[in-house]
Amino acid sequence: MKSYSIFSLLRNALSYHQNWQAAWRSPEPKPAYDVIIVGGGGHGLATAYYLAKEHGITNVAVLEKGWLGGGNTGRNTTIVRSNYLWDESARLYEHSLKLWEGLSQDLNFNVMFSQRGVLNLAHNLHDLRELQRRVSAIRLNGIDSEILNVEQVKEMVPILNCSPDSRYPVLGASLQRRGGVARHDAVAWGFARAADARGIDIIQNCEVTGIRRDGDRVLGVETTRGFMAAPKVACVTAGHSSVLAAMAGLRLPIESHPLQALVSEPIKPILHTVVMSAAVHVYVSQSDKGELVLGAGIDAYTSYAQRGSLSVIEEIMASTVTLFPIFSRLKMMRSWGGIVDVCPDASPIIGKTPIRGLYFNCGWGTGGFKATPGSGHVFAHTIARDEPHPLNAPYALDRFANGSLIDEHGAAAVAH
Ligand code: FAD
Ligand code: PYC
Repeated sequence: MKSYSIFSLLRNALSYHQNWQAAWRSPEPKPAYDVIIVGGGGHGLATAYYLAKEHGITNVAVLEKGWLGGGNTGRNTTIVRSNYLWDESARLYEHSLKLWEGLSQDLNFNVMFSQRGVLNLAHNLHDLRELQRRVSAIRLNGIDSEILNVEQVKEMVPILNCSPDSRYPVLGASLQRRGGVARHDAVAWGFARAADARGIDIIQNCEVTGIRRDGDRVLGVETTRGFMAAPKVACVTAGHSSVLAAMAGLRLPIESHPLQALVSEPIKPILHTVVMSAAVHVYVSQSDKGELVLGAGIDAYTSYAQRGSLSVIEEIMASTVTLFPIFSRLKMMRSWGGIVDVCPDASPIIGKTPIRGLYFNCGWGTGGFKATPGSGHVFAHTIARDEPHPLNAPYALDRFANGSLIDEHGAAAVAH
């Protein structure tokens, strides 16, 4: 990584940052590519990077209607973990977590992955038994996970209200020590820079408005910058996946909902791990700048607006203050929403479609940030070989027809 001295930082500041080298090119679109990836979020960029790195396919364009990471990738609360219940999920998310563990080195870009641990709180006997069952299943898959009693939780998070008289008494928690957080926009930038260096064209402000097909074969995409031909088109458009599918005449089993998050004013380091509560629908961590990063459950209605309703924010705040009374006078600085694409079984769709050359990677709902490198890695394999990687074979679209659902509704502290 290029190192900047204090003098070069000063020089750049005084020259209004005009001499900074762009981290990736802004090429003119070519009339044809081998692969077109629609969506410049983390998953789309990771797919492009692994297509080039693992499969030597570099005549690839990533088309993004806005700016890189402007979708859910730059809007999430950055929690990374692999503590999933079912074997299929455990394998996929653990594959991703292993890639996270070497990602900064691989991309030569600091994605600030911090394995500070993720706690999931139990507030009643049922929660505790459910967490115990999950921890056993997770460990059977060789993934680190443990149960803490209330004293151990208190020791780890002294500011948590563990009083038995609390509205949400804490009976214990599960802990994944290898879980944590990463800097979300750095993930998009790191993949973009590394993909660009391998020859991928990243084209921002380029909206896909149509998918051209000849019978059951894809021909390319119509865009706001003209038609681009490609024998393979891969849609990685999160909250807009149903819109893209409709362009090709397909219907996906997906609902798009708003999901909100917010950050507080910065305070001194006080919370050294990630705390999630499924019962309360709150998850909290502290950023390296000192802000608390908080998130909620989804808004119940469907929408393509990147904002949610005030009542959900009020609920998060009320629950947060109940769990952490010490935060009651903290000011919130910003709130925002993203559009999450939710499948009926709360698991993603990664694979081929009935249209030859058309692939979809979507349905990550409230939990796809953690999957970014793993998802890109297996999706690149699927596109390059036109057959699924063993890890994403169970996530095919036809599971909704044959009933092989992977029910992960309980996987996150996020109602969906
Ligand atoms: P995106 O980053 O949304 O990228 C899709 C891109 O497609 C967008 O940039 C969009 O502009 C582009 N696009 C759409 N339509 C078109 C078109 N027609 N033409 C061209 N481009 C198009 N996950 C976790 O694992 N941990 C968390 O803590 C977590 N917290 C979350 C909190 C919030 C508030 C939200 C909203 C989500 C959270 N998630 C979390 C989920 C996670 O953010 C997503 O699953 C993940 O980022 C999806 O990445 P992506 O690259 O598929 O989508
Ligand atoms: O999947 O870990 C998760 C998550 C946390 C917040 C939103 N999603």
